[in-house]
Amino acid sequence: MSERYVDADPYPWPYDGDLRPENTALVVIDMQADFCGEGGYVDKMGYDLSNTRAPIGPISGVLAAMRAQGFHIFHTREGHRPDLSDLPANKRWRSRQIGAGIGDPGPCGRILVRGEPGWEIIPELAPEPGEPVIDKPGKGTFCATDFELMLHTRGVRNIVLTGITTDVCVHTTMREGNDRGFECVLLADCCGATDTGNHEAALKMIKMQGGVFGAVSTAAAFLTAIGA
Ligand code: C5J
Repeated sequence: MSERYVDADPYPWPYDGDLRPENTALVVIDMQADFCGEGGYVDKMGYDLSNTRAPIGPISGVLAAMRAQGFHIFHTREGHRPDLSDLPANKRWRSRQIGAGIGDPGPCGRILVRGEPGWEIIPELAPEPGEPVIDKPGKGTFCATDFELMLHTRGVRNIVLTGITTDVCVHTTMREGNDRGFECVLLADCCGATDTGNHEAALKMIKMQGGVFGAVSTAAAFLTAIGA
């Protein structure tokens, strides 16, 4: 095997240099109108959309390059069934406290409900035919989904994490994947949070203890490593 590493912090990633399209998946997390579009969930909560829209350009570049080289590509969407039977009462209650009740009507349809305009992935990052879309009711992509099974059936060992938000759904997915033995890297400029301090803190947490959840890199470093 010829070794290939991404320049990453706190270690060149992946740890053993086994980086190939066959064993590596890009995961684009929750790039939905509800998280980065006008009138969506994040907008209704009053957060600055420029933070969650910042990764759109960098993700587009990585997505195009990884598609061209035949890497595995996954997309995720956070959302609930229209009857809200998979929406925990406390999650709904808390969202209503901040004026963006999940399941309630808004400018982009019912907030975070499957099938509504706000729940759709933004057109700039639309999945291509054959790319699995994982619908998840929670923050982590492994919880209450068939994501882990799909990674195993495809022989994926390495996960490249992108999307929004860095400190919530991306971090939860990274932690879940790391605990299951997957080798994870998060591309910092391909992620965004509702708060820049939280984005930075989330990156710092990953780098503790020699890379407690994996490593942090950038779109440019990743593209260099794969020769794109
Ligand atoms: C949140 C997410 N923040 N995609 N979801 O509720 O990070």
